[in-house]
Amino acid sequence: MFRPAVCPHDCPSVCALKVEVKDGRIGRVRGGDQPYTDGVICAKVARYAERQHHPERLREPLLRVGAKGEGRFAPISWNEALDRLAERLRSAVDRDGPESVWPYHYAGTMGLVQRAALRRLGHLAGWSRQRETFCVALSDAGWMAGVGAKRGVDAREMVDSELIVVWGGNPVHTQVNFMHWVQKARRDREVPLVVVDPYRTATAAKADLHLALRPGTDGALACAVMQVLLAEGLADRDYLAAHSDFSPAVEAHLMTRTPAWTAAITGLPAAQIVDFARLYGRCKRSYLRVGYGFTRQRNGAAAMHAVSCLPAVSGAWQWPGGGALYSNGGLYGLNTAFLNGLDACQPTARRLDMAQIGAILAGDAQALLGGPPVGALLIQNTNPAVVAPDSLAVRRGLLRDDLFTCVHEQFMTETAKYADLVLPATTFLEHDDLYQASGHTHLQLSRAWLAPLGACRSNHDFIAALAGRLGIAHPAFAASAWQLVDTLLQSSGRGSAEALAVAGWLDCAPDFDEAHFLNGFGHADGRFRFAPDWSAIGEGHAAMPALPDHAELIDAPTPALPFRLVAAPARHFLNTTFTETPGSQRGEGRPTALLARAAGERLGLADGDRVRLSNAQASVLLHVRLVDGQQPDTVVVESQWPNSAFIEGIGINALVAATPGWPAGGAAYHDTAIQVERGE
Ligand SMILES: Nc1nc2c(c(=O)[nH]1)N[C@H]1C(S)=C(S)[C@@H](COP(=O)(O)OP(=O)(O)OC[C@H]3O[C@@H](n4cnc5c(=O)[nH]c(N)nc54)[C@H](O)[C@@H]3O)O[C@H]1N2
Ligand SMILES: Nc1nc2c(c(=O)[nH]1)N[C@H]1C(S)=C(S)[C@@H](COP(=O)(O)OP(=O)(O)OC[C@H]3O[C@@H](n4cnc5c(=O)[nH]c(N)nc54)[C@H](O)[C@@H]3O)O[C@H]1N2
Ligand SMILES: [Mo]
Repeated sequence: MFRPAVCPHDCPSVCALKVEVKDGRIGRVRGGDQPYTDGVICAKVARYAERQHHPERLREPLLRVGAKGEGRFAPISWNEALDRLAERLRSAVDRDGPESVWPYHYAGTMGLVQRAALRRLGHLAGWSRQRETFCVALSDAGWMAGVGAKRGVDAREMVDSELIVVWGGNPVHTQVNFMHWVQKARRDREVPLVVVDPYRTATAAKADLHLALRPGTDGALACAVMQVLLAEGLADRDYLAAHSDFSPAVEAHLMTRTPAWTAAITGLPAAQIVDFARLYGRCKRSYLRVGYGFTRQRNGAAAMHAVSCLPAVSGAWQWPGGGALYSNGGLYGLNTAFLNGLDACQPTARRLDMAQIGAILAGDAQALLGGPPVGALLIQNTNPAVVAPDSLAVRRGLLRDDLFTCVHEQFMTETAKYADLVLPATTFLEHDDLYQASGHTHLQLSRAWLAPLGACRSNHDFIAALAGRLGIAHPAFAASAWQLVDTLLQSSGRGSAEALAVAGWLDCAPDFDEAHFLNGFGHADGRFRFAPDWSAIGEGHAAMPALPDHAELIDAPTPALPFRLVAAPARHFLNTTFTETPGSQRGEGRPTALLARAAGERLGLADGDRVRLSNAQASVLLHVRLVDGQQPDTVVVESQWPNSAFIEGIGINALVAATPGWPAGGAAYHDTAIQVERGE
């Protein structure tokens, strides 16, 4: 029998699923018929039975018996595990105060209830808080600067578009449903597709025009497009006057950002830039899908702001199928205060930058700490030993003898291997939760159709039990996940859990005028901002360009480090999730550096040779493939492979520096100058 469910993983698509459930196991997994998912899901989730019933799933609490990081553990009971955990947390607090505990968490599950439990406990206990800098810190900053609200035009409107532009994202890998709607538009009406990406991704390979710019130069490209629109009468000046702060000063500035100026920065031919600008200007119903990938640069917020100016200059926002989508994360208006324990306390604890976990744990960063050293880490929903920048520093930090680390996981990840205590977690098929989506407009809930495997506990159940051990009370800890879903919906005016279970989903899409910002953008004056107030966005505002521009904040190439590395997401993995499933491992093969053919031949390299990528921070050995369709100084490694999958056990994020982006922090995964040499 097929049961309705929701994919819980960290992805804009948040697909509705139909999961075959029989005798305590799952079989086939298909796309649900919620209108955005429309029956389509990615291959890795269609094979979810491989992950759900994987022989290596964790099933019982494990206590370290070997040396740190050695991976030797012995099973213990939950009672003993909770006692030990509570005791170690208490002793860290007794020694250095509550801020010495770091509840380190991210979005391994996107479920609102299961994500909130640890955050709630941390707030109530006065533990350190976290700056969430892995994913959207840079893109949010740049989008909010101009648009002022985190929502955009429904992707289903693309069936009315005259042109689709995918800028700095690779939806064939990272959100297949979006491509499903692109393909509908193209099949029915041959709508042209433009992709802006440093390499020929699977998405770029489908495009009519691929602009293969140098990484970190999107601000320059966006400015030249605007220059052409303004110079050639393709800007919508009535729209600009009514809906933005556009001024003669903005125009004068943009007129200096010519295609020739941009060509030198981006490496693209000026003629190609002009062709794209004319196409964009002539097609009023242009749909701009703004990715996250291009903002993972130290100048990523500036680049995002410049790109977000395009539909304002062309006036595309006014038309059906026109405008842009970055994220609908701000659409749902759910009242999460109760869930996060903010109804009971106003936390003031320090915020630690999760992307700088290496330096923070290693303790050589008093400025980053601003308080006591971290004595205890409680990690849930994330795998920082692989995904965080400067992964060798993360490893050094996790190896610290006086650090106590507990990891609650579904699998023995590389992070879990460094833990003192490893606790087994349920999957989304074994617990209840509510999901919102950044890539579409639906609220959905998913139920526990299977009993927990072995002794697995959900995030909510584990944290509620821990709160009990620590003597910390809150009504949410006494409720079930299902009751919390219901409370959340009811207190947000979004119906009830029962009603949502019957309906299947709730489409929260606003009406046309609202979605297209015709009632005003998110700022007090309702206008889109070409001249943002960066000081309202981040403490690093002084580094930001006053007007849309290319900001020279990136790790620019030097004679010693002449290449730039893009560590992009792989198709068959989702971050590090699915790196454990055989189907995904087969799909990916092995870690591979994609090098421009000309550059590879100059170095005497052929496909399958070993290549060494290095900078001052680290050196990584892997195999090479020579490719077309990227600049000669661009290197791409699709990841995120476990570190152990690389020839020397050192993964790609060893090369990525943890230096944050501007103006409000954010990890710059694709902003790394490197050297490339033949590997031995
Ligand atoms: N080189 C490079 N590095 C990157 C990126 C990149 O593009 N390139 N992208 C960055 C981005 S955008 C992000 S968001 C991060 C993400 O990095 P992570 O947060 O590490 O990624 P995930 O794989 O989504 O989730 C981590 C873990 O959550 C676990 N998990 C899933 N569900 C549950 C649950 O219900 N309970 C518990 N306890 N655990 C669960 C999974 O088993 C998985 O091991 O990586 C960043 N790192
Ligand atoms: N299969 C799969 N799906 C995923 C993930 C995954 O790891 N694998 N991760 C999930 C997560 S956590 C997130 S946040 C989303 C991300 O989803 P997207 O918005 O699509 O963003 P990314 O996939 O990070 O973008 C990757 C693309 O950005 C390009 N890029 C890098 N630097 C630049 C640049 O300077 N300029 C331009 N124009 N492009 C650049 C890369 O070459 C790559 O093709 O996807 C989610 N879905
Ligand atoms: Mo992400």
